[in-house]
Parts: sequence; structure tokens; C-alpha cells
Amino acid sequence: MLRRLSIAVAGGLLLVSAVAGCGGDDGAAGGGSSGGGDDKITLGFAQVGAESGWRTANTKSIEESAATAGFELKFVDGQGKQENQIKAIRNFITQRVDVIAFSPVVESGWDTVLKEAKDAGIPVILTDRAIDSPDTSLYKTFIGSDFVEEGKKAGEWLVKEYQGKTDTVNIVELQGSPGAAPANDRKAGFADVIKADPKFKVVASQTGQFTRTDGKAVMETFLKSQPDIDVLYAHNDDMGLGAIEAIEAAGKKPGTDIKIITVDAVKDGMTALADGKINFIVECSPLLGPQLMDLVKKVKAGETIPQRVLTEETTFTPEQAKEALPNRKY
Ligand code: GZL
Repeated sequence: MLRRLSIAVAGGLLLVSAVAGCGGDDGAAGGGSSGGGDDKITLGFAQVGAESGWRTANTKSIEESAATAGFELKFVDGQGKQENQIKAIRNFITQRVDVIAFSPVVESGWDTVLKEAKDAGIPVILTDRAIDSPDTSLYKTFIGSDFVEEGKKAGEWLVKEYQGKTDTVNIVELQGSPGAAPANDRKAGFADVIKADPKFKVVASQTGQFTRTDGKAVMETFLKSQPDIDVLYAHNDDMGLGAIEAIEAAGKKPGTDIKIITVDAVKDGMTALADGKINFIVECSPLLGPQLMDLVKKVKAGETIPQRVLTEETTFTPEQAKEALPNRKY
């Protein structure tokens, strides 16, 4: 345990704080008010679950960044259930962690527990997914992607792909988990763009729970119920990859007979893109760990932080995927 005494003079007032870190770059801010041992910052994190490759990469980023920052991380896997996340947040409050962060599995139903954290004087940071509460005093900031924009990017690619064509384009959609911000917003952004041209018709839209298994099963029902599918829009790579299995089992060529657009850009998705089985991927970065730890430090030190921290991301075609794959971190 590296222990440094930092002395700062601000406005004539001498501030002395013990800074302790375990091998981190600048160690954690001092003054932890919880069981983190010495002055280590204790972060309570309630994760959605382990539903997709994106989530695995996100969890890895958070765990590695917390270790690098020298924080004590109390990590709970919500297993896809809001009640588990709420229970974890209540436990973090009882344990008097310094900061609570979580990725809300759904947008609604958080006000009560976040009010409890606020009343306990424990700051909360939203990561990855937003909540629909109008009371923004319940959390310090939301760090994550603009999912509406991601849906729009998917729609814009499709509009360009079918520029000048007049035949009807039959689209099936694999939605993310019900009530989740990325599912609601990716659907809304995509619909907002394609509504401009009546040839685009979403003939079936159903949740695939962001998982490969469900994506495959729902695509099997689409293939049985829809005589003519031109395009699949899947809210994440994992459902798209499951759908590819169903499409191939039905004797069709994914990426050719049925064009596929997905979101995330995890390695397996990028590999299918490079192989021409997916046609376009909108990136959604899971590597939120370093920025999150920086925000935790600032919040613990009482610094003002922006209410919204937007993550930077791009899009990929098959050619771009071939170039990016060798250096892909996840
Ligand atoms: C997006 C994230 C979504 C991913 C899915 O930020 O919440 O959840 O797109 C993941 O792969 O399951």
C-alpha cells in the first residue's frame, strides 16, 4: 500500500489529506468513509448482468480500471434483474461506500433507491445506460453513448444502401431487452430515419434480450412467418450473430440474401462483418472504465463534473473491420 501525504495550501487554508493508492497512477483521493481500509476509495458497482460480449468487455474495463486507480471495488452482477441491482445499491449504502455507480438494466423505477443514496450522502454515477427520472439531482453524471444517434446511424446506412431503389424493403428487427434505454432509443432513432421513405417496412420487431440464443430463436420465427425478408436490424452484435446461425440453417446467405445491421462492434461481430455476413456495424464502446474512475475521483474530491459525459464512437463497413480487427481491444 503506497501512502503519500499531500499538503496543499488553498486561500491561506492548509489542507492536508492522506493519499493512499495501490500501485495506481496518482492513487485514490483520500478520505474514504467506508470499509476500504486506510484512505482507499471504495466504489460500489451494480452491473446489468453478463448477457453479451459487450457486457463482458464492459465489466473487464471497470474491474481493471478500478484496480489501476487503487480503488476497492465492490462489484455485483445484477443477472438482468432490476430488483438485484436495487438490492445491491441498498447494500452499498449500508456498507457506506464512497461512491455508487451502476448501469440501469431498465430506464424506470430508480427514484426511491437513488433518493435513499442521496439522503445517505453517497454520490451516484450512471454508466452505460440512462434512467428516465426527471430528477437529475439523484445522480452526479451519466457516462455513456447516445443510443438514439446509434439507431439513426443504422437507419442512415440503410437509406444510402437502397438509394434510388423503389421496391419495398422488408425489415425485421431484433430489439434489446424490454425497457432498456439502448433498446428503446436504438429502435426510435432507426425508425425516425427510415420513416422518410415508405418503401422501408418493419414487418416484424421483437426482443432478442441482447443475447445470441434469443436472437437465433426469434430469427427462426421471423424466417418462418415472413415470406420475404430483405434486412435484419439487430440492436446488438450478439443477437445478430445468433440470427446468422438461423439464416444459414434456413439455407440463406447472411449479408447477401438478408442484409444485416448491428450495434456494438465487439470482436465476434467485427469478424462476421469482415467475412461479409454482417453489412454494417455501429460502434458502442464498452471501455468506460478509465473515464468512470476519473469521475469517481473527482466526485469523491467534491469537484464539479459535467452532468453528461458522452462516449466517442464510430461505424464500420467490412473493409474498415478488416483494418481495425488486428488492434481491436474487445
Ligand atoms: C449499450 C449496452 C448494451 C449493448 C449490449 O451501452 O447497454 O447492452 O449494446 C449489452 O450488447 O447487452
